Amino acid sequence: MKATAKAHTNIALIKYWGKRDEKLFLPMNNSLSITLDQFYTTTSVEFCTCLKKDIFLLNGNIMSEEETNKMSRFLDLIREMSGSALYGVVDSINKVPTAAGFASSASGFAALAAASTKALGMEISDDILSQIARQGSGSACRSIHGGYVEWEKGEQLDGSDSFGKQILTENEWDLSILSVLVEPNEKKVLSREGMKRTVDTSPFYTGWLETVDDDLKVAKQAIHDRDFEILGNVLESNALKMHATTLGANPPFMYWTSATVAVMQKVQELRDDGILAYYTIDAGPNVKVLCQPKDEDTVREKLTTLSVVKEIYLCHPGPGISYLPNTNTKSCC
Ligand code: 2P0
Repeated sequence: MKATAKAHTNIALIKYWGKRDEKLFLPMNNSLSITLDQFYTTTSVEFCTCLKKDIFLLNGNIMSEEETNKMSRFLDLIREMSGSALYGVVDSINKVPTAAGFASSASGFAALAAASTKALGMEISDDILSQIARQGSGSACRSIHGGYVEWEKGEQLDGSDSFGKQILTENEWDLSILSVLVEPNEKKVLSREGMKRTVDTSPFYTGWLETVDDDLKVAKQAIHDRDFEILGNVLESNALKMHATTLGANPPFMYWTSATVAVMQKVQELRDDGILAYYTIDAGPNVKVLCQPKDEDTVREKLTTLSVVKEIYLCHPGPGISYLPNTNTKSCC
């Protein structure tokens, strides 16, 4: 009745931007990510007859009713699938610098899905586990696997063909991902709200949908060929297109600040000097810069010269879900 799982967060090279079904978290387009080695969530779940409701601890603190209810709704899914009515204690430790624009929801829901299904003794495939994680937060379905992962949007109304699939393991192609922190404050428009507003109101969203499949094809071929220049060009242009859709929304919004643009320009300068470095940006002002491992020291050094840069975190491709011994929590009764 108790299990512990560890899941790493991921960064999208081809973005998930827009849902076709908000309840089931079904996306409008396929996306592609790299799972990161340094940032992860470890979660223990114990179901027990002694509990009268779910309890949620994050980094040792009991979470608010609102946060607990969100987590409980996700556990309801698992209870429904398993036929169990038991409540659970969820004890999560986050090693994700959320201030650096890394969504802990990807690693958080992937670890929660893995630990809770295991605790209830459910024997499920990674495809099903990914479908379950997806219903906590879309990007979580990619964190089931390590390395390079494609989330296929699927066609079925019930989402049974919408899950993450590994296209390369973390050991098959090493790249450096530098997360450049320029703004530790919370974002004003959460990604969930931002993508919905864009789908509903932005005339540029059709342009996004028209080109994202081609971007994905180019990115997959580049990964297959280990061609970093082609991959870099397409991941950067895909991120720019995602952000362009927000400018056409009603009301319009923008995730970048002047510091974001300063980092983007510095990356362009690096390329002008012959160093292959490319950026991508999620639903916030911080920038992730990708380069080849041989260039990571130079890229870090150049970015550090910018006064707007507060911190740089370095990652490489990391592993998928793993299960750990239940050592970090006491039994609930
Ligand atoms: C991505 N983002 O592909 C895109 C790019 C942000 C920008 O996935 O509503 O937290 O929980 O499914 O997964 C962040 O969105 O959104 C995200 P929900 P999620 O990484």
